[in-house]
Amino acid sequence: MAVRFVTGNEGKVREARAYLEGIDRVEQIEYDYTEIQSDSLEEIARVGAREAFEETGNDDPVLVGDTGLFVDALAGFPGPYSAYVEDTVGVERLWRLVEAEDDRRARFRTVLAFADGERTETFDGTLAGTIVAPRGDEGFGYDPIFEYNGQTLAEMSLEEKNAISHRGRALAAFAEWYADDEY
Ligand code: ITT
Ligand code: NA
Repeated sequence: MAVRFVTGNEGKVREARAYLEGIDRVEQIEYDYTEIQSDSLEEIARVGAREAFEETGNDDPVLVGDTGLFVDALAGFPGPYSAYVEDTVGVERLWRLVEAEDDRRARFRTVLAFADGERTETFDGTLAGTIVAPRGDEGFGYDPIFEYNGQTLAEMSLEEKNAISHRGRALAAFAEWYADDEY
């Protein structure tokens, strides 16, 4: 058995391996599941995980992750549309939008959906921080404008970020459940 992590990002797979060490193997699969339009990361991840499991014709369970950046002063924007907004508006212009606000609080949220053909379970993790002018060269996506504890995520080493990140927290919750299960 192995958990098949559906992602284009090898870094996420390495991170998942660290959490599932001694529990199960983690393989990367690239499968372009349908991203339904929804306000709910859970729904998006759940539907994606079921589809990935059914369409890939393999009995090993799958894990699909969906992440969003939710800015308080923008009513949660870009939220579930974070990937689209990164590609269109861009990270620098999102900062410009938030710069005009007094309240710059935001949170990252990751939902992981696990599907094995019988059941679908979701796990989530959040990280609260503040939107700031871009700093740092590490990480990816919105990391340069997201500050936590005085540092942007792009100023942290990968190990530092993984230890506190939204995805790390979701992976820890998943690993705890998966280790307990009959797998
Ligand atoms: P997958 O192939 O893993 O699905 P993705 O980029 O399409 O990758 P995500 O749901 O992980 O899907 O990400 C949605 C958006 O949030 C996208 O713009 C990412 O760059 C951004 N993002 C995700 N995780 C992030 C993190 O840890 N730090 C900064 N930005 C992140
Ligand atoms: Na995703």
